[in-house]
Amino acid sequence: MSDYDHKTIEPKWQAKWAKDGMYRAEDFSQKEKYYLLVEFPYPSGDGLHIGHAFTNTTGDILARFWRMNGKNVLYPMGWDAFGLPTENSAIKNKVHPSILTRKNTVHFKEQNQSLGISFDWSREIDTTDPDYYHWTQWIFLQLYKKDLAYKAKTRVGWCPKCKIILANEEVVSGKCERCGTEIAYKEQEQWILKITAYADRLADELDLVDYPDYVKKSQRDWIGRSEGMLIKFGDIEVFTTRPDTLPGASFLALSPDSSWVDKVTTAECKNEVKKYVEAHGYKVRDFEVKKAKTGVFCGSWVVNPATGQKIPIWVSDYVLSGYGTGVIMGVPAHDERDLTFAKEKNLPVIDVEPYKMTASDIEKNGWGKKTVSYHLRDWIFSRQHYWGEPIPIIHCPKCGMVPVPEADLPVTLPEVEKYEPTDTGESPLAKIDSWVNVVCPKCKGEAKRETDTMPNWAGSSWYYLRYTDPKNKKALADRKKLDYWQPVDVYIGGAEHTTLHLLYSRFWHKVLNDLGVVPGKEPYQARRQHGVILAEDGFRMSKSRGNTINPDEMVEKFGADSLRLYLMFMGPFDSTMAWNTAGLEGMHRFVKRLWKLFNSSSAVSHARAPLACVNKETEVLLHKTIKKVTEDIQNFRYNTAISSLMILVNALEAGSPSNEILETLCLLLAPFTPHLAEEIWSRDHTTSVHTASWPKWEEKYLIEDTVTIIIQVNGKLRGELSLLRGGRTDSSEVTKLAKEQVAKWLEGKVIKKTIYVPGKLVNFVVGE
Ligand code: ANZ
Ligand code: ZN
Repeated sequence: MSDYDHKTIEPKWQAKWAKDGMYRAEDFSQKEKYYLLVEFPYPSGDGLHIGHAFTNTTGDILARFWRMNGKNVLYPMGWDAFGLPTENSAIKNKVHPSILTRKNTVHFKEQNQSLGISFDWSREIDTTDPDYYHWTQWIFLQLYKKDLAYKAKTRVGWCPKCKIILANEEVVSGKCERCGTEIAYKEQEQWILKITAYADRLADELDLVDYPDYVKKSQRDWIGRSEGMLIKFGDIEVFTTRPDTLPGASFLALSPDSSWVDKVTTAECKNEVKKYVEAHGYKVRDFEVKKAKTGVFCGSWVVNPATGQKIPIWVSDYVLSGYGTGVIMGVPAHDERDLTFAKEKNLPVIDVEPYKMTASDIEKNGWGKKTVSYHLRDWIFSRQHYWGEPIPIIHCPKCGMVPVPEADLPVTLPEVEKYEPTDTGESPLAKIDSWVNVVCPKCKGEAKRETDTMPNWAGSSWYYLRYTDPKNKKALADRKKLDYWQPVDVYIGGAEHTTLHLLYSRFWHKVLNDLGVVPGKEPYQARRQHGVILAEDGFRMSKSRGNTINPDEMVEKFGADSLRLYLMFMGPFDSTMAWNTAGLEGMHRFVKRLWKLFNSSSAVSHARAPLACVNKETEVLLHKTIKKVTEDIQNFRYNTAISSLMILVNALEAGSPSNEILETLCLLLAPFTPHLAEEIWSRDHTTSVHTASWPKWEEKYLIEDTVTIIIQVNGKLRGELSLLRGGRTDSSEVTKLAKEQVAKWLEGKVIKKTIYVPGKLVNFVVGE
């Protein structure tokens, strides 16, 4: 017998599965639908990352499991292909980004196939395909028509290296999320999506879905709904969540960007304030929370309405420009940052009895009114880059902004010579006159196209809808198909998308639902977040550290089944795990043992075990394993499912398992090692193991509380019976079962007497 030869067996089945369209999901099937989604990757030139292999395998096990359990599974894959790395590589290599994208996606697809991932490739999508971004643009137009997309001058984060405007979320502690360069700021007209209009629903409707608690909490914190009051100090309003502390307010502080700064600064203080604002103003964004250390006095005062005391107005960079009103009342006795500031600037600390003054007292006196504030900001939606979806708007000198008529979609990207972003921050599209100059759809006069493109969050905000009907030319998807498949039953992805992609796509879904285009308030019924695989050295894998693991090499050397088992065995699904090639080698040996077990056993005849208890034990273990693996898969406990399979395999190796037991083992292995299982199964079956029924356990084997009854023939031990305690122990039942167990010792004999000691022993006294 030869070893498991993954190099021939695995590609053989992969080709057969592809040819048979084995994993195609069927629209409107009578079977119960199960829509399983894993985040689609950005197809970079580096190929599939080991992390993708991990995630796609977790989904694949679930997909195969549910198919075997009779569900109509949709497990699709596609490409989130707009974005900077491809654009940068296009610039460097002087190749069109669409050609690079195609090359990369073909490679990614092959890699997924070589891992035996059962994606339904007939539904493959690519966000850069004009047939796809047609509908991304269409959704933008719906947002525009509902006043959820607007253009406004804002101060934006700007990466001098990537030459790209950054959304708040793309700035990580003052640095560009992509390249780590310290960001600068500039004023620019931007397209903005009014996600704040959905803030309440995005927070409240989390109650409708099954997400990990920490995901719900992060989203709610990110939205940051805060109930408080707007309180007036003269004309200046502040936002506070502690109106009860109003009597203790001993100063006001303005954000350096506040429009109040110029109005309240006196002539004497003008120079000082100007200097301070210049040094600090442009740096104050929601991105960073500053220590309450620096600030300047404006020279003027306001009256605290509750006390009648005059309090000074300061400017400080610990007050954010984008939150509340950009002005705070400083209550050093009750707020730590105010206290730091007061100490620094020698401002009075006035102690007050908390909660003595109420919101209604304040309202009654006309000092302020209740309000709700959100930390969530509107979503800056334009980029000045080539490789993105053109925003389908036309600027007409007469009519103003005119949406591109839906019949004229998609607005495709023009062929250009240069994709380089410009130093002025204008999109490279602005330089292409033949594309920019158009006729106004309204007045037919000369007009110009919008040259901004969408951020790469756009295409991923609705892709789960397109999989239900990927080739539809008339709509983003047929409503009946959406009704059949939606919502996604489980969405598997990474923690880095908790507050960005996940929130954005929930927002778009709600808008589309309000428009009657899609069913359901929520796109994803459940969310599960996978862990992270670190390199062997315990650091994050990165090209610069040279510690990355190439899945292709691992498949080549050890085979897909070994790699899949190893990935799933590394640790709990959502944990941080370190790669260990020795561990993979160990798993490879386990796969070889599986192969040997299946091969050697079919050669031996299945003689009855001498003592019935051996069979009974194996059977109990088998049923325990079925139960454990079944429950573990559904709960994303792949590692413990594999451990229990290993325990079963150890036991089977020690005995001589029946064909029936080996078949059950083969079925249990099918989601984990789909190639090996298929090869073994194909020897006795004409249909695929992946269309067979998942084994069921029988509860009767799992009740541990059994009584062992010794069976003797003429006083000699000939067998054992395991009976349930409190079960059938009347003498006629027991002696009947006992007779079957020791049948061969009774053959041709006459039972002269049967002695039964209840719960202990049966002795057959026999003669010729
Ligand atoms: C007085 C006060 C007294 C406050 C006290 C807190 C405690 P959340 O919960 O995050 O909504 N604040 C308001 N606008 C701000 C801005 N633009 N930049 C920085 N801080 C700002 O926080 C609301 C509280 O944050 C508000 O309530 C205000 O300080 C501060 F014992 O007002 B409080
Ligand atoms: Zn016009």
